[in-house]
Amino acid sequence: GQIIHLEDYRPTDFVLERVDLTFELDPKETKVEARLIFHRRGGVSLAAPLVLDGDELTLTGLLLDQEEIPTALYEATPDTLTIRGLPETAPFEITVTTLLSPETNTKLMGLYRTSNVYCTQCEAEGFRRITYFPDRPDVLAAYTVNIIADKAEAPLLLSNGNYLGGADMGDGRHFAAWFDPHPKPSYLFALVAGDLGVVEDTFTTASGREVALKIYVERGKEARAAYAMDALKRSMKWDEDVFGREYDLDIFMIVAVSDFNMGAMENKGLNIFNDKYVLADPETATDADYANIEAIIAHEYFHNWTGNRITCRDWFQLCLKEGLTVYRDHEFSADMRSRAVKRIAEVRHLKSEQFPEDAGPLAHPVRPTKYREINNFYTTTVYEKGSEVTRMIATILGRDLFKKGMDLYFDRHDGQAVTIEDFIACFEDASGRDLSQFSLWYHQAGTPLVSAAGSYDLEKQTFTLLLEQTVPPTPGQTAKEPMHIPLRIGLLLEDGSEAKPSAVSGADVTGDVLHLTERKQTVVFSGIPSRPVPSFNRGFSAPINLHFEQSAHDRALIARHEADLFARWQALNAMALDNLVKAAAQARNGEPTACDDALVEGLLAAATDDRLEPAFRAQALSLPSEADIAREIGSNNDPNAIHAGRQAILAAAAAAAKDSFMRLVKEMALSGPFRPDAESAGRRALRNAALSYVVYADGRPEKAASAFGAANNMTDLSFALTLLAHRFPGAAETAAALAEFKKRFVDNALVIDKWFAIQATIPGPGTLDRVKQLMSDPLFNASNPNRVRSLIGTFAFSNLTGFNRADGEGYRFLARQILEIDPRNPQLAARLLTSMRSWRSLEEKRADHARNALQQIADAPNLSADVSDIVERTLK
Ligand code: HT7
Ligand code: ZN
Repeated sequence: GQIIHLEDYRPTDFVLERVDLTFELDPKETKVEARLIFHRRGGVSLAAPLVLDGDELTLTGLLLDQEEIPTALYEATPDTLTIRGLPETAPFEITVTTLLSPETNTKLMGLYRTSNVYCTQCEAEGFRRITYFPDRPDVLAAYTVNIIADKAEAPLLLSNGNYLGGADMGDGRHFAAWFDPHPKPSYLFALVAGDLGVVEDTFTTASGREVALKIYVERGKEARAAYAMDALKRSMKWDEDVFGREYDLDIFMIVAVSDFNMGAMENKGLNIFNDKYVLADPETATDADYANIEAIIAHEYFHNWTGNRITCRDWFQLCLKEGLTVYRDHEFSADMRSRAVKRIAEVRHLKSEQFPEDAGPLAHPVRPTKYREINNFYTTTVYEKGSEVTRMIATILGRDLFKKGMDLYFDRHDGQAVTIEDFIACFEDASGRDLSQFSLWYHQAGTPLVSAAGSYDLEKQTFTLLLEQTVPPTPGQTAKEPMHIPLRIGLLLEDGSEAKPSAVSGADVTGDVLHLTERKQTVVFSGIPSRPVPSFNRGFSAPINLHFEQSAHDRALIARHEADLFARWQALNAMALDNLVKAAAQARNGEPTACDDALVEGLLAAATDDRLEPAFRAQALSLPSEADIAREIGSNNDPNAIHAGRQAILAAAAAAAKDSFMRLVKEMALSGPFRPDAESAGRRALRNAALSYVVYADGRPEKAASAFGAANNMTDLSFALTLLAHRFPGAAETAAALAEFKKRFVDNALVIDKWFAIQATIPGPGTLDRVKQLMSDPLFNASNPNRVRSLIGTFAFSNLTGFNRADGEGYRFLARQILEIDPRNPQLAARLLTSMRSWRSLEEKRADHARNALQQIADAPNLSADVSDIVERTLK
């Protein structure tokens, strides 16, 4: 595929006025008739042809104003339709007929079948797999959709907008018509047809309109959609209360399907979801599943304004809708649950997914300037870093001006397809601030590094901070400009109180926000009565790496006394990370590992402090992952040493405080029926975190086995099973629990995904053979993306010691799977391959094996654009 450049953006030559689609559904031969009304844009030459996009299409009819177009005037290939000789100024109607085979569409883009249901996925460029069309987000039109289908096979016929009507056709078929009055780009088109169960409710908007809410799921699973419905109603209310945004159609529908490439899709009025993010009940869903459902239901709903009403001019602007909508769903979850705990989870996720992307060969700016395959840019940089950039705007402007800027954005751009520059201009205009330096966050890739050094002058009562920022080079960007970094900071005194400086010089300061804007800044805080302990990046106000030499004593002080709970966790986590990095080095050198007393004290102090909510205390107990440690070490990584060091620290901490952990397990027990609310989830999380230390101290499987036997919900059950499998993979108790779990949930695909994932993450070189064996289990299904991700994806992304086997067999295994999956589902294959993005940070032998496996993929014939794009950039 060729490279698309942002600078080449031009508006279309023809303006699309209306779209009228008729589908005659059939599994093998679906007929699509698209009637498109266009006019030539003013000033466009008469010689300019109409060029429409296609992808693997078969054209069976083509009319201009209902007359056949002579073959000399058009040219059709599977991926373009070019028509010449069109009117100069008058509007004209093109009728395109195409023939599709939904049943054999394994890419899950365009119109496909999943469990006998017809369904579509059009973002980013799937609509062109349905009909020839100007398939780009700046082409907006109102759509009418007529669906004709066999009545028995598809009693339910859905599309975007409001229902117009339908009728029986008398020949075993029926039809339905839908009209969406809101001009939309083709990527938001959706159609669903089949036989599904439904859960119904209503929502009355702030202005008093009643909206019908419907969630469609596989028949028999209706009860499991109740939580999703509740999350939807809360999302609708929250968007009215916090962003002043009301829903704008008579009906809002969600359809859950089991074969889906991503999490969900925000099609106008008809969201389509991976059923993993809709279905939940206590027996089958974990607390994390409930939290994900709430967040993703909210995310897709929030897109109605940030994405649908105001959309992207081109795909380079993807973060305009995704970064902003992630920010909105993060804020929603923070309001629904504990803000501090939510922030910790967000930062953990950002650091474990986005930071490695930004530090590796696939690094790109939040707003890229070129791409080969747009599917590969639905990245954690666009989504999560994009959200952090939005959050920084809110931090810099403050709540009121941020709100004013958002209101201006909605007012000014409703109904338009716009750019990041348009978005930033709204905040500049609303606040009067110049955000030009800040906008580098959209354009410069790489995680900035801020190095800090402090000195205290008792005589002058001043504390001086020397702050230096650098942005590392990334592919295609070697030299970087200094950024505007809003760094929230606190200065703690030895008694835990916060110093209030009488003056600050060397940086603009608003509240506790220090505005770093230069490569080097010397900031002097006056009126500081004694040596302060600086607490940097409160609330993770900027997505940066921060280097500051800090003693365990000072970190412990922050962990105990910071007013900002996030900063407490951050201090404890940094203390643990220091210890774990040291332990990895000791393990690698064959030296005994040492667990610092300060760490055990810090962990226990946080875990047992009952003034703090249990969910926070659980986060405090959960040590940095092996991937976190590898990232901190940075290069020449040996996963086995990292694993061994971490195990040793866990065991030592567990042994040092076993009684306290046992007490916690008892204290946090819950009685009564299961409730998925944040408080109960927090108690379960703390209880399980403590239980894992008890099991580590014990060294025997009995306690985990009895927790497995006693569990009355999926959170506890899957946690106990994970403990057994990971800690005692060869034990009889583990084999029995795995067998029982499988037998009990054999009919529930989402739970069986967990069964595969738990086994895929068993540490050690032997797991590869287990994964291979599991691939021949009758329950493994290579064409279901959730199942492939749960086994192969989890193994490659989350099993450091198993995947990075010293002999390189893990990489060769992944390469074979990628080549196998690619022809069927390139998006899925390309995403799995991104698990190799950090290969250069491995020790030499493993890195060699990884390079060879990547090369083996690169050399294979007929690679998809998706996979060849990723493999080439990863190797570069
Ligand atoms: N906007 C959607 C992103 C998306 C997608 C979803 C399903 C399948 C393929 C897809 N390509 C892109 C989801 C979202 O961010 O809300
Ligand atoms: Zn989104």
